[in-house]
Amino acid sequence: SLKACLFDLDGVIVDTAQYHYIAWRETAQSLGFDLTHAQNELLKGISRMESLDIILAIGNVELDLETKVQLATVKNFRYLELCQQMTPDDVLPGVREFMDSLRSAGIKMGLGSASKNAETILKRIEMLDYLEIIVDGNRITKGKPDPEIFLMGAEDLDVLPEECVVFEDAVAGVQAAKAGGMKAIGVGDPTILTEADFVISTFKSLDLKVIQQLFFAA
Ligand code: G16
Ligand code: MG
Repeated sequence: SLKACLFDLDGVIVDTAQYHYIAWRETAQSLGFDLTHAQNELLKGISRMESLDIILAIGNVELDLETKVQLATVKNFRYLELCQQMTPDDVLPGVREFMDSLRSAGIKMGLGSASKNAETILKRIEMLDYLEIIVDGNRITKGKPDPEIFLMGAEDLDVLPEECVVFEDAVAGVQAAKAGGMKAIGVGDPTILTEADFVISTFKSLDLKVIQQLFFAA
């Protein structure tokens, strides 16, 4: 039966991708090239340093490690500055209501985010209390699509992978969930999230009963 839900942060609970994009675009522009919106899509769910490597490859720029660390630090500083404009109203539609329904049903909730800023952001949008456990970029050694992040979450919550449903907006995140033996619900475009077991466009009107029936019917 369904015992736990694991949530990605960026693109599932809140749209921080827009701020990542602004900050990374400034990084690219400081190096003399631009970063398009489509290119930014490639960075979803990918760690900070891996994202920088992808951006440098786009601009055909090679840098030493020290410079890369410096650029990533400046980017993160700018990203956090941009995030300060977020409020609890920025929680994506239906998320709070869905989490309330999980809470009432006694289903555990955890976070599985590649971000090292996950707690800071959850506090800003006042969502930290919903999540019993947090697995973030500070804890994992292997990024999505490796299942480590979600397997750690299941273990923290003391449930089996097959008792978990993962909510993800990134292809790499859906792959991580599936590789961990969990059900994956994609949040976004079904033509992109083809490996997900089910895709929703928003949490608005998502009924827990539908998930139970889809994946856990006796
Ligand atoms: C998020 C974003 C990625 C970002 C990563 C690391 O992952 O989707 O674009 O690069 O976190 O973020 P930070 O620089 O804050 O450590 P997720 O897994 O929450 O979608
Ligand atoms: Mg995401």
